[in-house]
Amino acid sequence: MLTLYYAPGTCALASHIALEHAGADYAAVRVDFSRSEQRSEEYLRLNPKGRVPALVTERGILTETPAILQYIAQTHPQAKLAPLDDVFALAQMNAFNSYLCATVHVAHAHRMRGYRWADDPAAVEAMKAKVPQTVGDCFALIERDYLLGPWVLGERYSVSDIYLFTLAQWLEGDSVDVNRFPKVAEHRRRMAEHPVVDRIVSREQSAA
Ligand SMILES: N[C@@H](CCC(=O)N[C@@H](CS)C(=O)NCC(=O)O)C(=O)O
Repeated sequence: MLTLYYAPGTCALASHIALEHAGADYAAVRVDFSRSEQRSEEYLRLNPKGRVPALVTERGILTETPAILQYIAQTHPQAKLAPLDDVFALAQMNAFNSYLCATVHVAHAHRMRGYRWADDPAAVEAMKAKVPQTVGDCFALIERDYLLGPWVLGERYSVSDIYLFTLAQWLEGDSVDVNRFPKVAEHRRRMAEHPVVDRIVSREQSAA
């Protein structure tokens, strides 16, 4: 039995959807950000990074969305959530997921978490003001070069689709018009219609 620690509206949605999609035996435990539970002693013992997601497995605790997504895909091969039989395609999946994790997510974090990088309020404001451009540039690149269609990797659906859908949820909040990116917009709409995605999004919203 796996346990996912998540908070609604965060990148943990990707791991949550992937677990459900994989038909995994799991429990989802909400970490209440409004009470700063992610920084509580109890949670920091579990995940010293003070972030979600964290996935408790029988062998230990995993953090970092790309690692969790690959773990779910590899431990549930019947769900076909990664091109496990194709070394190059699997590396491409990881390259895409790494870009979302290390570049797109970090660009987005400059809107609400600028205090991680600067103390000067003017610098924090300047970082915030830049978010529509930096996040917009990331999605322009994805639209042009990386969302091959109909899925991220082309014909094969994978956890990259779940992860892209998750970060695309944040576009409006980052003041980026999704309609600038027709492929991303259509991908997001198609993903949202999937019963598994709809179920987990609704479940997280009602838990919020
Ligand atoms: N690189 C990590 C990032 C995790 C992360 O930053 N999660 C955010 C939510 S999207 C969080 O827990 N923030 C809480 C905080 O900063 O206090 C991943 O991709 O899993």
